Amino acid sequence: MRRIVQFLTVITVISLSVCLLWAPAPVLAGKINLTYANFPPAPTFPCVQMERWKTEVEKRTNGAVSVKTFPGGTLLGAKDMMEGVISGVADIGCLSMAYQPGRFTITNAVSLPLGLPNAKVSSLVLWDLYEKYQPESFADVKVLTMFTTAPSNIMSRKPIRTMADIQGVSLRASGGASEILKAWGANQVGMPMPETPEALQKGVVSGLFTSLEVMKDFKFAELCKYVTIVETPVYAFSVVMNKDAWNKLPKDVQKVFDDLRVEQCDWTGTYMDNHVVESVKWSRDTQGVEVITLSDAEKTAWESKLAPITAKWITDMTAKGLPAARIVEDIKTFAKKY
Ligand code: DTR
Repeated sequence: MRRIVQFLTVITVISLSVCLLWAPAPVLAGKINLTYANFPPAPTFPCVQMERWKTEVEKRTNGAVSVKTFPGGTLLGAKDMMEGVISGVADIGCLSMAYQPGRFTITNAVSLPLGLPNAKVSSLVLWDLYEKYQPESFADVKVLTMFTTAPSNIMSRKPIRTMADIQGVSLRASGGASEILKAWGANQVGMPMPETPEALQKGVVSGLFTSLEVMKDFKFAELCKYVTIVETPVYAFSVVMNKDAWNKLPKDVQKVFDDLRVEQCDWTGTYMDNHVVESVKWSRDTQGVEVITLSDAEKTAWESKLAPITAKWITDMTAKGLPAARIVEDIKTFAKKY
């Protein structure tokens, strides 16, 4: 009899300990498996932020949520991302809003040449903009976070030191950045980032216009031996979740996701800014890349081509019924906050 009592006591103590150990876990429901699609290759920054988010979610839900990531377009490609998430091909997807400029008009306004200084500030500004305007384009999904690249610069096979040098040069860009290239006289070629390495190899384009971390992550520095510093604009991204999948999540898991929204903007912006510095150093030190700074006179000439872009955007979008001037003012005001 004593033996049985002892045995039962031990079992009770073990059970209680297990319960106590699990007590802080926010999720007591069964295992939740989520898929997360991304379009560029695994080492690039949209996928690095995806892995960080996965790690944090799995940690903060004590493993109750498991996220299976699909980098490199293995589940959804760049242009199918939004539809794929809405229809449930993936539970979560990361999309570059520049690839569908007409669809994400308000959030893509951060890609106007407004002098946003770095990825951290512009990611937080983008989030503020989303929160304030709650654009209709996201009505069918749950938004998990947003972020931007660092400001764009020109990467090219031939040096571009003056406005004359860029005339007619085929450079790849998307969204708002395309308008800027056109204003400077380049031959703008649009395509998603994953198609760019082949286009550069084959000579379809002789350079590109985006943030400089790609010099290292896509090894563009092996082909593009020149970088011209212009520091505008940023490209906007969002991470969206299927509405049904979101609604099915327990409240405590939803809270974990919500708590990560702004934190993830900040983390990704900071990672991006640091990674650009690292990439430029690598490009210079190991690939012999020359970083060109425009002369003051050139800078003035290049900048003078940009102001009409924002003015035209305001006119066009006002005509479409958007509070366009207000949006531009908000971007500038939000930026001052950070
Ligand atoms: N929308 C992007 C911006 C971009 C910058 N770096 C990367 C890396 C991987 C994918 C996209 C991007 C562009 O197409 O330029």
